[in-house]
Amino acid sequence: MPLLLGPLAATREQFDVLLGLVNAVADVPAKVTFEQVFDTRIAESVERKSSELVGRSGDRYRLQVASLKQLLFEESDMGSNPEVLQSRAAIREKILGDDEVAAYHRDGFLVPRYRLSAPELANLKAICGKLLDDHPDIHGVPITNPHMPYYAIQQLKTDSAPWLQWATKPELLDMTEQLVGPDIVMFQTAIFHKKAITGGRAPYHRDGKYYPIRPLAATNVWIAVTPSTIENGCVRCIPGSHKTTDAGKHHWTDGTGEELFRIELDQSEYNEADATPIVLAPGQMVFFDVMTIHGGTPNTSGMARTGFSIRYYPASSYWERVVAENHNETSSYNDFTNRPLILVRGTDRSGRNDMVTGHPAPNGGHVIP
Ligand SMILES: O=C(O)CCC(=O)C(=O)O
Repeated sequence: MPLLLGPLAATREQFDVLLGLVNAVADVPAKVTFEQVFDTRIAESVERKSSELVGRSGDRYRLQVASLKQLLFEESDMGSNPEVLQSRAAIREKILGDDEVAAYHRDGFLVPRYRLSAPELANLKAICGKLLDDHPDIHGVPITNPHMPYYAIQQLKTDSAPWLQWATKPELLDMTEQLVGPDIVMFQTAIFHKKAITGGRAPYHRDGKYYPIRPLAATNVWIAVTPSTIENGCVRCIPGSHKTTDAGKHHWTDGTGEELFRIELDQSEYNEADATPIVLAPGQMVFFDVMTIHGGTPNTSGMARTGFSIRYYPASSYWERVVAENHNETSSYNDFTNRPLILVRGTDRSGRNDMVTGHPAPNGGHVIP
């Protein structure tokens, strides 16, 4: 059995992916004991996934098994273990420069210098393309939570594994850590697709209007899968608009236009002319704050526009499921009450995040309290 942990701990990439997997693939509570690992389905799932990863990033980093054990499987607080803290600090490379972090906090959004490699982009393109091809019935709205197909209201026909690998990609988590801190909960993945010629506008809004995260804090990384241009309706962000605690008055659009979703910030709350178009080449990405006003024009070009977004919040905050009940009406493809949360890095600092609801139930379906 130590065989399981040995290879798993061999690289930084595996270490980070494992954190996500332990919380996501197992039909057991997020925190399991070390012994449980060996007699539940989690061992199989994790081992299967890890064998796909072994060797991918060489042997740059070897976390001590004892530290990994504590970090993943025991109840103790990782933050109190200096050995683990040192190990983690040693493996973190700072991807974002100080100038980039400062720009993010100043403007509420950032296009980092970092971008995906060609093979990574090819992988993302392939899985997004397949998802879109497999769901011709879903159009005009985001395809939400492909990493949790059993849960997603849209009944997606997909395998969660590749999406989870993206959502726990170490470089994305490293940058997220620089923006929101070391303890990170992942709460949503989505594909935002604007068809050529008919792709609808994205009404301007603040995500903070509807996410039941308390205290409210989160970041969204939106990765360009295709070119994202003025013509095909790139995301637009209003600089500095995140510097408020009031999400502003929103209303429902009448749904008669081609729109990516129906919630919209009242026009008295912003000036569209202030928005910066975020033009991205495939493989580039934009991070934006949960309070940043963003939206975009329709796609009038002959080229489709696709983005893959992943949302994270600092685990010093928590997901307020009671409030979430009042937020479900925001869309038909979102269920905020039972939204599965995945601790993808660090520890649940707030101690109030429910990482069980929405995850797979032992007898099928997903856990509903
Ligand atoms: O893809 C778009 O154009 C809009 C994206 C968006 O609204 C979001 O990621 O919250």
